[in-house]
Parts: sequence; C-alpha cells; structure tokens
Amino acid sequence: MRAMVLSPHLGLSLALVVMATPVKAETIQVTIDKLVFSPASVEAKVGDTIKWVNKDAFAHTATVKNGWEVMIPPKKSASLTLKAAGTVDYFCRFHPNMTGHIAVAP
Ligand SMILES: [Cu+2]
Repeated sequence: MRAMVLSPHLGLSLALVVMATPVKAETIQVTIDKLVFSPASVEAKVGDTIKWVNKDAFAHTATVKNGWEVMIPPKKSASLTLKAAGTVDYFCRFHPNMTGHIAVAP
C-alpha cells in the first residue's frame, strides 16, 4: 500500500532529473560561398562547434581581433569548439568585408 503512494513521487523525481540534464552540444554549420558567410549571424552555446564549409576556390579565415583564427582552405571545412560565452565578431583576414557574428550563450 505504501509503495503505491510513493511511486508517483519517484516518477516525478526522475522526470525532473532528466529535464535538468544539459542539452547535447551541437555543430552549427556556416557556409562560405562567393565571399559571404551564411548565415552571417548564428546563436550557439558554450561547448557547441562552429563548422565553416568553404565552397569557394580560395582560402578564407574566421578571425577574431585579439582572439582566435580558423583557416578554411578552398573547398574544405574547418571547425572550432566555443569555449567561452559572449558575442563574437569575426572576419576574413583576406577579405575584410566578409564578416560574421556568433552569440555564445553560457
Ligand atoms: Cu576570405
């Protein structure tokens, strides 16, 4: 009889534990085509990975002033895992008109 009373509580506790588990890290793809990052602006979380896919026949970079730089060779892709929360504005060092933005949530 007592067990029947307790079991709904146990079920609820388990449900809360599952809901509190952090969501899995994601890979967010940004395509580079004809000197444009697309989408130019993305939202991500710490632990997510940005994957740039370069469809152009020449190299690009994703460069953050006083920060990181990722080289993306022609017709190749390159990835970076986001380590810190904040807003990131990046550009291509070869084509400074190419700009992108990442909003990184904690
Ligand atoms: Cu470029």
